[in-house]
Amino acid sequence: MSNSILTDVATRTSGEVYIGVVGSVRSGKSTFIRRFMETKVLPLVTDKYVYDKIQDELPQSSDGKTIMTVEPKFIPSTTVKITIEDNVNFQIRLVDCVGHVIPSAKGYLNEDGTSRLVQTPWFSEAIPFEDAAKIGTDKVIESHSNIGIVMSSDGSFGEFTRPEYEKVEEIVIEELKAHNKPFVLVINTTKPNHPETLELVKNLEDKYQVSVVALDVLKMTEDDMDHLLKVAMDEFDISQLNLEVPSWVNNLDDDLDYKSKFNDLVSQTTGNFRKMKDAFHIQESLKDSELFASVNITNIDPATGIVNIEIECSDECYNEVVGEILGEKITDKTSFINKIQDFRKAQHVFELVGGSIEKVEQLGYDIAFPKASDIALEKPELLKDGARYGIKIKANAPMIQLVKINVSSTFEPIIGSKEQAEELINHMVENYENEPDKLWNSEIFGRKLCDVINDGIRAKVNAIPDNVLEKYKNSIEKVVNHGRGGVIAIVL
Ligand SMILES: Nc1nc2c(ncn2[C@@H]2O[C@H](COP(=O)(O)OP(=O)(O)OP(=O)(O)O)[C@@H](O)[C@H]2O)c(=O)[nH]1
Ligand SMILES: [Mg+2]
Repeated sequence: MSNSILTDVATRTSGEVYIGVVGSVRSGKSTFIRRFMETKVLPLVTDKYVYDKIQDELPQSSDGKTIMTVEPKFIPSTTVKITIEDNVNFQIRLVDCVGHVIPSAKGYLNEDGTSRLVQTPWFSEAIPFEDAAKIGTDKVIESHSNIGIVMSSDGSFGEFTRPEYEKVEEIVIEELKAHNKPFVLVINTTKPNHPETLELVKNLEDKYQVSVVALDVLKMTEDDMDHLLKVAMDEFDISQLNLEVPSWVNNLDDDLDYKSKFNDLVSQTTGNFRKMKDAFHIQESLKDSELFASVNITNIDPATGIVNIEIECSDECYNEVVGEILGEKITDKTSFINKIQDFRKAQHVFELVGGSIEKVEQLGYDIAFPKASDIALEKPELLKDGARYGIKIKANAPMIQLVKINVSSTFEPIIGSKEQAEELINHMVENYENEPDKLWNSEIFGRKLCDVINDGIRAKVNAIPDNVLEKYKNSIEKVVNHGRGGVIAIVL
């Protein structure tokens, strides 16, 4: 007997395999639990006393229209520790719930037509049968199980029709969906492999968007149970989705087009699909994108909920991303080398002042500190201080000062008549308010306004004589080396 699926279930549920069996009355819930315990659990129980106790506690099932299980039952009543291969230890318990009522069933009403009162572990007084079904289902799914089995039937055995089971099934599925716990709908049938049944299963999967398994519960084999557990495991949420992408993708800045498309696709896909059974949907959704060359699932581990997906990207994608980073499409090796060399020069400047740029933007001023390699050490000298001697070690460091200044430029063309000037100014003001870019790129006397203004600014800056800049530099040097905060008047 293979216990690998049970091992997975035990690992995923942290050693507490609690299965709540809910659904309509007379659908085969007790039969399911009895068979499951006899086939899957009891053979693992080595203690004779415990074995006999569990056997005594197995639920009863009965034929006919009369409801058999009238109060919820935990089987076994006390948790039982089971050890299977690889020293996997777990506790297992199934809960047999009071079924939701099919109106034509018998046993939920007293002779006078009032609701039969039943005992539950949750209230000291007995409560009406229908309440016990509803409250019991909620309590069992919420607090006493980590896997739910909803039992229903196609009406192929017993006294009730498929429409009668279906009405109840709709209510129970709705209730379970509200709990956000993994569950599977089991259609109990005498003909699980009949095309009609397979068709019903497919329709129900579409209708409820949950996993549906057709089983002949009375005759179900260990393989059937393993399959059911496997389907249930697929209903668990993915605990960790590892997308193994090339490391260059991981290192891309989020504002790059490729990375932002990548991030959007991943969050959209993982938002839509979050269960283990969705792993292949995730793969398909990622495969459909042009961002990747191949998308392969390398591992799905039901025991831990970890899914690994390996993604490869094409060289074309890589080249496009490199082009986006460099600011132009790279078509050949020469242009790539030229661009990279430009960047090397820019890198040098960035190393000198890059760290200061942000502060200059904010405060208008900063000093870029030199690299250690740029600090020049002078030859150590002997120092005489009265009768005593010391040494002097001097170093010079080139410091770059960055100052942000506002340079204004004015353009004052003469247009002609008052009307002509007014017409132009109205047009420009409208652009200024609504489409500043349009104004900036508009032409006056055959030249773009932005060029005219830029030329004005450049002319002002170029007009500063070199000797003034030299004096400015010398003055700042004095302030830094000797000034210690003292005020220095600069006379130009
Ligand atoms: N032929 C056939 N009969 C089944 C199957 N499953 C259950 N039955 C019969 O259906 C009847 C009801 O089964 P139970 O297990 O008592 O159903 P239940 O859901 O526990 O019913 P309540 O406790 O009354 O709500 C019993 O006679 C079972 O033998 C099945 O797969 N095939
Ligand atoms: Mg029962």
